[in-house]
Amino acid sequence: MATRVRPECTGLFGGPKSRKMWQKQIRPIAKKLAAIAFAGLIFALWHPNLRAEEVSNNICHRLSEGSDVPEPEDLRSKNGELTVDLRIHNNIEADGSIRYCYTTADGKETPNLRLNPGDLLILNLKNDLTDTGGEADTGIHHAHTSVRGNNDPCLSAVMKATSTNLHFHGLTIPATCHQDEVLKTSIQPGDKPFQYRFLIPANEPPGLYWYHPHIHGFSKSQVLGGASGAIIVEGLERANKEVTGLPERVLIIRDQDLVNPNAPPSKTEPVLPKMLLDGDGDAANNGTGFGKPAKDLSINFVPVPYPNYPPAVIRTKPGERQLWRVLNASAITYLNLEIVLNRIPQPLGLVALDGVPLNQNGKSGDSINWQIHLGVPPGARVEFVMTGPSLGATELLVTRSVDTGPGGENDPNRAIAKITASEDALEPRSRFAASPKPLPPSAIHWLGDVAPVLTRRLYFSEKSLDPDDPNSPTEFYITVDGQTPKAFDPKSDLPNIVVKQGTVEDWIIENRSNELHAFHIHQLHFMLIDYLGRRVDEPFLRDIVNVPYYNGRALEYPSVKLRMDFRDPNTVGTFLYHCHLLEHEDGGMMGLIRVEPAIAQTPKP
Ligand SMILES: [Cu+2]
Repeated sequence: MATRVRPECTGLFGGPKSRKMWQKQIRPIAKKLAAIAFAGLIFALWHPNLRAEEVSNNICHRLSEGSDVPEPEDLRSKNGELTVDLRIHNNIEADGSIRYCYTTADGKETPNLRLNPGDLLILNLKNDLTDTGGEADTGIHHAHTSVRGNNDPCLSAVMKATSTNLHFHGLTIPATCHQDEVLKTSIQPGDKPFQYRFLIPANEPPGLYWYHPHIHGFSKSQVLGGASGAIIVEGLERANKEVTGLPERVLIIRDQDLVNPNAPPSKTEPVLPKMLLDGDGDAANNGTGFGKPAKDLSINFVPVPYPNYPPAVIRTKPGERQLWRVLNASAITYLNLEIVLNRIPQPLGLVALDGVPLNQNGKSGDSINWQIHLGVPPGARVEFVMTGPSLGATELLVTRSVDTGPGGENDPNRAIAKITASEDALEPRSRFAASPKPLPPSAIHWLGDVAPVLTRRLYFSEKSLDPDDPNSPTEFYITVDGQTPKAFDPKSDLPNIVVKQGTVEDWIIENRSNELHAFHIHQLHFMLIDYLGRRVDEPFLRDIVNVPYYNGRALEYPSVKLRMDFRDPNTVGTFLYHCHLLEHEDGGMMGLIRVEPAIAQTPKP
């Protein structure tokens, strides 16, 4: 996030008057302050406990607009294990926005965690969050301390702005404490480092996954501030020969509060009707593809702010094929990615979606899917083959506008990065093996070939708490048909859905609201069977899917039909499904599912 110069600062050393004032009044004070700061620094360097806090105040660096897109640091497992110490920090910027980030013991910011299937991850998380005062979080009304009054981070369930935890998005690992439990697990500042410790399943599909906090009521503020990082399960080239030998690049697109919220639109844009704000103060969808976005975007922490969208820079060798692994780590922004050359969309060869190779169904012919644009809801990942421009040409990575519906936010057309070619461009750090040993075929039946034991219907809906007041807060619901719509209650342990491990179910998810939502479930992937009533039978899997908005006129609500896979024993437990627009999730659009063991344990005779 670029720091704006405050108007009151710009003239500090400008005129004779201020220079005189500096000499007479301010210099002695400044000298004293410098002496105090120096003494403080010596004390901090000497005092180990203070040192971490001092350092944390200047952490979460962001690059300037138009910078080269850096690669996140890579931490790779060795001998089947990756141990990492992460600290989560926040700091307030001059414009009042709050940045979040993770750092390693040696100062690497928000690293990629790279592991092989079967590897052990040990992640020690220290909470260095500070109270930022501005508790304008959407979910503050949810804040509560556990009635159990328990100080055990596994059970505390504290939901405060300074609480944190981690969700390992997409991995089929158990929803138990120290693994992927987010309902009760809550780490406070002052707690000792909290250990996450789990095996990447040996059968986890190779691809892009991610980590982010999941404290109910505060997920949006932490993720919007930048608390997110990539997990790469290695071996995509073993699953999909389309990528063998290619260099690969991890690109994390995040959203953030507008850097220039009061700027008029760029002169190159069409003149638009008056801009409206939604109940959260974000620019509402104006249906034109232009105008002020609800949030700015950044790519690997290079901001690309409204209104001029100065693109970040990606350099490739001329005409080089690369595999791009793109994570939409936005809190609320949908992407629709496209690479254009002279305004002409270039082919993007999709090879994996949400961490799963396209040929996961084990049948031939589905390993690459050529598209000219790729929709990426918040939380989703796309991995695609692209070709860099020839020498002298420039391509542009853009997001096309996404129609989020009359109740949704504005996600306009905008540039993200320009791609330029030069012979001396640095190669990405990672490259796939040229002739890898192919992965053995999946040991389980393809999900599309398994009969569901039943079909459930769920629906997204919204309710303004005071319909007469346009600025009244909205409650967000995801409801199992037949139950009463109710915002997620973190104090309740009662599941909305109970299923048996070993089974497969079909879920129809409807959208009865006038904005787009993105359905996500923890611990498992699903298969998209129908989209808007049309059979698609996708030969691959997802963990997030868009459910288009209701226009108020159609005879049926828009819906998707998903085949939900509860066969993996790691799905046993209680976990969440929700909309991955985090202000909807924080606002209650979340439900609880319990997966019971397949066979009751019978004592041996
Ligand atoms: Cu939503």
